[in-house]
Amino acid sequence: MSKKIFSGVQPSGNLHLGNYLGAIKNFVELQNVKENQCIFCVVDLHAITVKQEPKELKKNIRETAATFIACGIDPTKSIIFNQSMVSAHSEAAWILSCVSRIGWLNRMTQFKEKAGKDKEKASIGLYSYPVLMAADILLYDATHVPVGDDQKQHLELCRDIAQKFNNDFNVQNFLKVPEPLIQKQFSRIMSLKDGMKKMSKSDASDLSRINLTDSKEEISNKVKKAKTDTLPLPENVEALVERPEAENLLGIYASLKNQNLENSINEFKKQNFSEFKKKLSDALTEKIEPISKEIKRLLNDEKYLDSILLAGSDKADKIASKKIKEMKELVGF
Ligand code: AQP
Repeated sequence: MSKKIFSGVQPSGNLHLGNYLGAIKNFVELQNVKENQCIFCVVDLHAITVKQEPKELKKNIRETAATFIACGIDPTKSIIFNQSMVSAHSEAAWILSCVSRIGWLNRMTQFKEKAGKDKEKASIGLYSYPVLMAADILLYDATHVPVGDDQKQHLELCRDIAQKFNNDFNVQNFLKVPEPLIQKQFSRIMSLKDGMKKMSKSDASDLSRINLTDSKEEISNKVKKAKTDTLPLPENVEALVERPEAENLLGIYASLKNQNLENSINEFKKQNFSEFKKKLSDALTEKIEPISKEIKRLLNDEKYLDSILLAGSDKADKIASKKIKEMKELVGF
C-alpha cells in the first residue's frame, strides 16, 4: 500500500547520531519504496520555540537540508522544504490550537523536560509546539509519520486533534488520522555520557553525542570517552538490565550494522569495552564520515541548497494552501 509520509527535523544545530538512527535513516528507506510519497520538512518555526541567533538559524536551515541530502534523501523523489516558507503551517496551527484542549497539552512530557523547573519563563510556542506539529502533518493528509520514540506522545495528540476537528465541524475523515512509524529497535539513542538521558542537540557537552559533521578523529575520541561500567560485555540481553550505557553502545553498533541486539551481544560477549569500542568507532566512522564530508561539500554551495528549498516549498505550498483553504471554509471564514 502506498504511504503519504511527512516528517520534520528542527534546524537547531548539531544534528546527531540519534536524529540519524532514530529518524533520517528511516526517511531514506521509506523514500526508496517506489509507491510512497515523502515530504521532509526543516521545521524552522519549531526551532524558534527556544531562542535562536538569526544568523545561526539561517545557517542551520541550510545545514539541515544538506544533512537530508547527504544522508540519502533525494530531492527529485521527495519534497524537501522549510516550514516558514509555507504560510499555511502557521495558519493551520492557530485554527487547531482553538480546537486543542489545555488539559491535553498539560500532559506533554517533552514540554516538562524542556521547560525544566522554570516553566513560567518558557515561551508559549514551546508549550503549543505539538499543535504546530499536528498542523504540519494534517495539512498534507499524511498517512504515516516516521519519528523517534520521543515524539510518540506528540503523534497521539495529533491524532486526537484531527478527530476533534472532524467531530466539531462534522466532517468525518477530512483531517486524516496519521499512524506513527516508530522503529521497534533502537528508536531512542542515548547520550554517550549518561545512558539514561537521550542523545540531544541541546546537551551542553559535545562529548555526549556524535554529530553528523564529526570527523574520524572526533568520533574516535568521543567513543573512547563514552561512559561504560566496570563489567565485561554481557552474554545475553537479560544481562543488560541496569547497564544502560552498555545497552546503548551495543544498540548503536547493531543499528549501524543493520543487525539485532542479540547478534551484537554474541559478537562481543565477555570481551572488555576497549576492544568493542574500537569496532564501534570503525562502524561509526564508516557510516558518518561520508555523510560528514558530503554535508561540508554541500554547505559550500548555498545557491544549490537554496534552490532545493525554494523548489520544495513551491510543491509543498500547492498541497498545503488547498487544505488550509478548505479548513478556513469549514471554520466559517
Ligand atoms: N536521541 C534520539 N534517539 C532517536 N531519535 C531521536 N530524535 C531526536 N533525538 C533522538 C528524532 O529525530 C527527529 C528530529 O528531531 P528534532 O530535531 O526535530 O527534535 P528533537 O526530538 O527535540 O531532537 P533533540 O536532539 O532532542 O533536540 P533538542 O536538544 O533541541 O531538544 C525526531 O523524529 C526525533 O524523534
